Amino acid sequence: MELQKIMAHLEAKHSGENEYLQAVREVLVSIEDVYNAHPEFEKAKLIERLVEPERIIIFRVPWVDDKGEVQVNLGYRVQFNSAIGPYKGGLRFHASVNLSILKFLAFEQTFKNALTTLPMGGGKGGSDFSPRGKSDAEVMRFCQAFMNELYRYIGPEIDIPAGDIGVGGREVGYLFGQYKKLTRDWSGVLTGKGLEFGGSLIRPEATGYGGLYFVKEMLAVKGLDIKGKRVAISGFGNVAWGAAKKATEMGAKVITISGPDGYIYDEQGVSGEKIDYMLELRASGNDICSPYAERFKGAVFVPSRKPWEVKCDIALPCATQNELNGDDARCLIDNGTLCVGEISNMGCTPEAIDLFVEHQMLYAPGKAVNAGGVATSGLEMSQNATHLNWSADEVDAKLHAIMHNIHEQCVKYGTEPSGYVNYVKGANIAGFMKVAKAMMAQGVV
Ligand code: 2IT
Repeated sequence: MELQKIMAHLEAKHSGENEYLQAVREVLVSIEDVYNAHPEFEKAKLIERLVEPERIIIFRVPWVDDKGEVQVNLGYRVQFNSAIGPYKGGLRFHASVNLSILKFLAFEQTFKNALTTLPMGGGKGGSDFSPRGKSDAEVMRFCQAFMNELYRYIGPEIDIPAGDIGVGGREVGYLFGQYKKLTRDWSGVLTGKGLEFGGSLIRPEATGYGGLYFVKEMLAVKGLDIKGKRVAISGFGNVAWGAAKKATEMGAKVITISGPDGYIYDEQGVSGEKIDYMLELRASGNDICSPYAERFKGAVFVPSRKPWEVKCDIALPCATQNELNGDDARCLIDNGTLCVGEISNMGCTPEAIDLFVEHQMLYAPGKAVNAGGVATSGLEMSQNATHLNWSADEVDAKLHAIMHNIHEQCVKYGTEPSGYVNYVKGANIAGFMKVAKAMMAQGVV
């Protein structure tokens, strides 16, 4: 593989799509040696095919706000790779959404889904619609307008969307209702549904829970225990909530959460009713975390800063891409942080990752450590397909087993001669090999 040539070509063809190019480069650097050991991949132009989505759908989403004014947003679905199963991945509703971000997410999703061991291809979609400050009725009308176009391209054996930033249980409910209305088809076409209509127990918690199961295994490799450790979390949405719940349950102390407005430092620990309060904060629709400090005495709100400056043993980015940069990484390293679990997608910049690896820190990339969310979506699909509901314990046990397996795959492909486990390399190679073999077997399609 001529890495520089491939990247130069992609940069010229997709100039300005920085997140997408960043995600592709990270994977290609990791798999270069393995790829070169398989000349048949080169002959089949596997990389050239793998880095381009199979299909991108872009559409207009017109809707009417509460004042009676017409609003127009853009809707997208990136159907990246269907070699190992139907496209699977979330929808993101956020003002920052653009094609580069959704292409990076769908590309990452392809390898993440391969790691789960379940038969799911990679996809992602969303809109530049901002749910911030919108009424419930506006969110419903927007979701219906979005589905009025998307329904043509999805289906339980074609493409199964779910939630991501800005898309939670409420939005999935509205999207599902409109899909059903348009198609008269009651099937598991979205995951993350309500428990009353085909949703799975543990799905809301799954991304955070899975992340902590993985972190626990990483620590165990070094003979460390999570009990009593100080954990810095960013974000306060669904992922941060699940991570805080499980970290606390495991005996760790969560000392930060954050929002676009700054971070909360709570030396007494974000636990008990404070974790429930995160749901209330999210439901307010304001996308700020500062009210936490008014509600809970002893907690401090630090405006316009990130939680990585607080001394912690474990750092868990749970917010969004590139939220932890080189300076933040240096701060964590100086403070003696042991482990970074990137539960957000591509939460760390390439500079931060290089620093972690250089310092031989325990660092796990999103596609491994956050795969519990989509894995449990896969379990929801299984339940829907068999018209059954599994108990919380059953789902949790399966989630646990899947995270254990992903950790093992990372160790298998990522252990360096020094004994250091490079989880980035391990996750990328393991995910890539599965997708590559499936693509090779299916010919040039
Ligand atoms: O990034 C992710 O893996 C998700 N947002 C979850 C996707 C899913 O299909 O459950």
